[in-house]
Amino acid sequence: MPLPHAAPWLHAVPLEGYAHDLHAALRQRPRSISPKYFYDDAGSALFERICELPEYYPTRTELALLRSHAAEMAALMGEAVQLIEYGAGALRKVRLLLDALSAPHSFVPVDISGPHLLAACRALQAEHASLAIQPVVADFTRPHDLPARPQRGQRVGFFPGSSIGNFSPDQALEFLRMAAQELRGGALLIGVDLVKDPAVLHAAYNDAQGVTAAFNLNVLARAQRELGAELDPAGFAHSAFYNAPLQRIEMHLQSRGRQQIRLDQRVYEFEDGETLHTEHSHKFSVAGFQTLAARAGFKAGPVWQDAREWFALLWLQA
Ligand code: AVI
Repeated sequence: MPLPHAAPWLHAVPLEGYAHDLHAALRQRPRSISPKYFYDDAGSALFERICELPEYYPTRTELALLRSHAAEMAALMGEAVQLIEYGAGALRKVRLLLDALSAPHSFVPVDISGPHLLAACRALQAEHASLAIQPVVADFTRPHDLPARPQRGQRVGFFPGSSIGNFSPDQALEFLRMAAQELRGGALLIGVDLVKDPAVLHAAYNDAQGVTAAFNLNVLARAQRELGAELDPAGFAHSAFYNAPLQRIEMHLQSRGRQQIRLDQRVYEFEDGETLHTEHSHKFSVAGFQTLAARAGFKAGPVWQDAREWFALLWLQA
């Protein structure tokens, strides 16, 4: 089915060069690369599998919260809402909100992966024939254009999955400031993973089937596939641990022994045990996150959390 409202908002945004960023990552100490490089087709498929793992509680906990409270959330959004989803992906979670909304103005999913976004929008349009879907292909952490605000309803942002936890604290604040400005007069509905027993966190990022390990190692497999890097992915081990003082899971790829990665004409040496840091996944308290959001200009609103207090959805007034 065509997307009748889409055309003016489709911008092709080039991804920053993986080769450039990988060289920069391998040159510096400690070595670190952006988690955005997890998500090629293989990595995105592995992430979908992570979301189904028994140990990975965030997705199912957030889905359950959305199922139970979508009507309250929809009531806060009101009539003629323009719903913006940041980092839209498969659009599974937002369906629960869209099903609960009575007469939305439009749905604006923003995602960097054009082909995937458009495929997901087509499937959504088939289910919601009268919904105005206006996809924006863009990196939502950078300045981007959005369709005009609705005349009557408010603009509400949706950022589920605790993806904000993958930002550094500075990046999180910068994103929230941008969102507060973009959503002024409306609100942000955001999912955040909460601080909890480290054993639960450890299991979620060290699953028994090794899917998270494969997801992490895909960064290297991808460098082989796409960049022709000469390296041995089996020479690296998945390492994920909870850093309690910094309230975050850290993921690294740890060298098993001394080895080299060759990329273009350059050779990078790894000592035994040396790591390439691939991801932070920050965990929050509700009050801590509200304080961060207040620094960005949001006012705290309703909070929905599960009985174990493992995950929260926060309504923040912009
Ligand atoms: C996408 N993001 C919120 C996930 C997380 O839990 O930080 C990515 C992930 N990394 C390992 N497992 C899942």
